Amino acid sequence: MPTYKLVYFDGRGRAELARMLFAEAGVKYEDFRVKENWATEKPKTPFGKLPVLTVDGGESLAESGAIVRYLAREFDLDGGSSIYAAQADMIHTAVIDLANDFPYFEEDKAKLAERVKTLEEKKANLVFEKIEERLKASGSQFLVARKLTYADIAVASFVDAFKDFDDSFIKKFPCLDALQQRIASRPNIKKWFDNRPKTMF
Ligand SMILES: N[C@@H](CCC(=O)N[C@@H](CS)C(=O)NCC(=O)O)C(=O)O
Repeated sequence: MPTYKLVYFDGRGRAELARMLFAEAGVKYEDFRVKENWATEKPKTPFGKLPVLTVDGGESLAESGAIVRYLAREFDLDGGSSIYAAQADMIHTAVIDLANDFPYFEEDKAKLAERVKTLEEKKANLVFEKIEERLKASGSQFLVARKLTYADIAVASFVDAFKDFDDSFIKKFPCLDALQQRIASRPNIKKWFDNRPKTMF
């Protein structure tokens, strides 16, 4: 088994999906959280950003999407064929697109609520509706390939984070709500959730 080191800040953010994949697969890795000296470490990363993954101390791999796709392939969580992997990637990317618009850093409570509501109405509604329909049509409990893929875990991870800001919106999408709860109660993921550092986002 290779030696993995995942480097990110002390938060869930763009590293949490990779951490959930490690958890689900039961694969050990170093969960390194940069708390100081970022300015000196930044130029050593491929694009000046985190997360970064190293495998067996080799070349650093940046970009959270690339890291997740790599791990999903390694851990057999990408659906097992090029077309299933592309479908999982499509769903993961749609969710990341929403996450990128999320006002995580808005400190004013009233503005935060207003911005979350706007995101829900303008964007999340449609994407969640489509994923809900897809899940219903799958005839299974999974979004792709009738088995667990990183698409399910990506959606669950985003819904989990979303609920911290507004836990009523998801009630409009009972299948997605149930998917998030199923993923959160998978034994390895539950263990990670119970033990992971508690952070704001
Ligand atoms: N497209 C990149 C974006 C990475 C990114 O923006 N990382 C932020 C943290 S979420 C970062 O490293 N910020 C510190 C900085 O820019 O110096 C990815 O998905 O990995």
